[in-house]
Amino acid sequence: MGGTFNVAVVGTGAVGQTMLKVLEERNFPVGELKLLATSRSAGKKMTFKEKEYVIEETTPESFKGIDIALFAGGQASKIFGQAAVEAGAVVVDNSNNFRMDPNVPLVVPEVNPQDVRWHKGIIANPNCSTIQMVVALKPIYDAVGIRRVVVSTYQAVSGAGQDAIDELAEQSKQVLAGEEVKSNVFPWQIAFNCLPQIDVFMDNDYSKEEMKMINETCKIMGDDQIKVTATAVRVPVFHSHSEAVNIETKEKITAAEAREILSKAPGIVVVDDLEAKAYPLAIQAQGRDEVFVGRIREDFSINNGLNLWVVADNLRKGAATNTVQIAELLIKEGLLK
Ligand code: 3JN
Repeated sequence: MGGTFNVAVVGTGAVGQTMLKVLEERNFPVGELKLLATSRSAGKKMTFKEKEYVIEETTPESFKGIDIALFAGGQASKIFGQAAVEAGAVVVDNSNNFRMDPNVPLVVPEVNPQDVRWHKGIIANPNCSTIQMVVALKPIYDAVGIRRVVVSTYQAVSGAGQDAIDELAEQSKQVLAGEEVKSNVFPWQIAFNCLPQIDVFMDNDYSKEEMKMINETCKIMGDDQIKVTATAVRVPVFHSHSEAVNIETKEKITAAEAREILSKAPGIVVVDDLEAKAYPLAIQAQGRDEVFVGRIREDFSINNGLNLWVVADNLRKGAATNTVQIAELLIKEGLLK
């Protein structure tokens, strides 16, 4: 026991800030801490455990002496990830840059913890919408197998960063004041609206967010036979993504059996009491690290069908918490330093 690890957090936006909060809350054994970002944020200060840290501009030399580098997202890992690995750090990366690289494990600790063992320097953190879905799918998969998943998402604006949070707040005021609504972050007004576009569109007419969910789910579950289709929608919610998940299982499972299995699964809280009008809510998941599952019911339009409503805080379990859990797993497995 004992021992600390020198940590670099790369990126100081919504995800980077949440990472610091989660490292502090979970009492991660941080030795030295470096906060790295682009020149735009360099010089600003952030607090960790009541101590102020000055954000430094990331360079290839930034990673000397660092044991673990947590990349919050964006392009930074593409530019500096390899330099961090060469400097001896293990990289846990929140971006899309390495997720589908066959040499990079894509890990959700409740689902495929064993995959951290074959890392070659970089471990990828999945997309937020994928993470919460696979946490809910895994216990069902282990019990009865999964043939097909049809998911529709209701994604909070915080997934698009602090500017998006500000835009929803501003637009809400503009609409209620009868003023002209201005959109900068989103292609259309998000206040009092739903946008069936997250990220760019691909050649197959799916959005990139939808394709991330489809491809990442098979990789994490270690089964490329699972058929997945997705519709990703941005909704005017500040925090927490919600998902309507329809599953076709290989063998029959009743709603009661699914409820029992899910309520015993790691990282899941079942909230499913119709009489009490109890089901997972975005505003209740905010600030929490668990994945909330409810509205568990059979899909009686097919033989082996199940419907779930799955909610989690996208900045926490969808990003920062999952990253810190991977770091904790590396320590537990003796894979750091
Ligand atoms: O919009 C959301 O709710 C999720 C956004 C994810 C995201 C945003 C910008 C870049 C990602 C991601 O994690 O997939 C990336 C990225 O590809 O790194």
